[in-house]
Amino acid sequence: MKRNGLCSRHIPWILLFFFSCIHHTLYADYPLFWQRYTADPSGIEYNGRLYLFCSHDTYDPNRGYGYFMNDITCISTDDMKNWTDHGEVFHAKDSKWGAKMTWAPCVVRRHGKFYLYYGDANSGGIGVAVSDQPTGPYIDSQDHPVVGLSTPGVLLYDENHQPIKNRKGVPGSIAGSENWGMWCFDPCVLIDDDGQAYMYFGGAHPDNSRIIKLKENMVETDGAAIKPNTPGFFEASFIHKYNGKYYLSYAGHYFNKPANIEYVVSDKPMEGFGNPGVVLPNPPANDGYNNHHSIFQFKGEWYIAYHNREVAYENNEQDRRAREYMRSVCIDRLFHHEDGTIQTVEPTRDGLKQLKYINPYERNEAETMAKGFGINTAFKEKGSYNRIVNSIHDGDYVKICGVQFTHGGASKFSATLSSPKGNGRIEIRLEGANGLLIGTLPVSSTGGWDQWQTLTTTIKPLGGVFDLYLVFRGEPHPEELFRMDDWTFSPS
Ligand code: FUB
Repeated sequence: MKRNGLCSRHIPWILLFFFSCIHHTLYADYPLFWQRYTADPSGIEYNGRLYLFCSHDTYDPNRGYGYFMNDITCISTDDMKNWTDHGEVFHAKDSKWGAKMTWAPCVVRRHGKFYLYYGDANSGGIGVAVSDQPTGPYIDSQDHPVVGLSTPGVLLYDENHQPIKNRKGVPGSIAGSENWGMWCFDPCVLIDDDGQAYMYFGGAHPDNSRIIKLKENMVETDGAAIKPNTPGFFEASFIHKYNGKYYLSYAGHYFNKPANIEYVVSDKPMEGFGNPGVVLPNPPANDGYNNHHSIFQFKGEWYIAYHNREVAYENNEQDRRAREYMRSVCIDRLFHHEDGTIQTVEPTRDGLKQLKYINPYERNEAETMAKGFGINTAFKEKGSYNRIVNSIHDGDYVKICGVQFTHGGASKFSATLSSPKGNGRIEIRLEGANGLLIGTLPVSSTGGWDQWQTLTTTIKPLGGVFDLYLVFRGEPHPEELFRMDDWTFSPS
């Protein structure tokens, strides 16, 4: 147990902690992002942080539930527990060639730039958007997708040089295959040690997995796509290299639900794949629906990010289609055996260690949290990249995991807030949303949403490492109470 540093004068509170710890165990802190529904996470380590780029599942009021994804959400962490919400870093409207959806991203870094590949199988294929920063904004300024159905090798052709059609007449994989044809989407890009880049993609049928080389400029293909040996392939191609071997993983055997994440391995990036195995079974709280993953290193350890339907469950979504289409991202450790096989991942709810504690005595961004219940985040103002927590209502809260109160604890809590009416307060609690109350900050009017003030209150000092809950209170009506930019404590 990570708690430490409890002083003897706090013994009367230990019982309270005992009960709130039980609460904590029952409501463990996975999945890792609650603000919005997210899926298909693609991980990349950069400058000491892990960035996850995710599809953003939305409900379309005109069309209902479906994979309506108009932008890509980015979150990042440096401790594996508390995640910073960077918001939507790429929008379909910023695709010059006219992508309407942004599905299942993959981000790689080259020549000091970040390349975000995304799919829109209905509008043309796989595009690439570029940014100087991991957190965007990303722009796709090409007037065509990087890979589409007309890219050599994507569709299979018969002896008369006509694209082979499936039984519905859609050019796709083999005649008589499923009804969908080739899904030219779900890109994953690897830059090999010799500098050659490869893209792995495709979907809808075992014959539809593809690999194609990319030129050094990362926006053009080089040669024709080829079809690797990927038994049971359905979608969600991913490639990682470990000890000189190439592991091509994908969502497989979808038609015999529940789909697993499976893999094949080779000594070469484009051929020779064999020795199939299972990376990740269909996870809990997923109802056997689709899954999509990425495998990456962070601070020298291997991880797998994937999705399930846990947040839809926690939000008590009743509609079966909401639970199918409203997904939420998860993360777990991944281990390679000495013989080169992958140890099948056991999905956990709270299986990762926090890599470093939060320092409460420095400025902490409000949008960095282990859990955001009821709230959302937004840019502070137009043209700014500083994000704030908004959409705060009575009973909402943010949880910050593993806050280390040294020097016997803190004496004051401060937060930078804006509120036109001043009709709320922040309860500062430890170890649970109903856990020990150590102080309350009344939120007075700051004069408007664009008027920010740092407000301070005194709190009961308590040394040790705790999960901090900032619980928002106010009149229980639908009006937004206040917004929060950052918070800090002062040592006693
Ligand atoms: O997110 C939309 C689609 O669902 C992805 O492209 C697939 O891999 C599946 O996760």
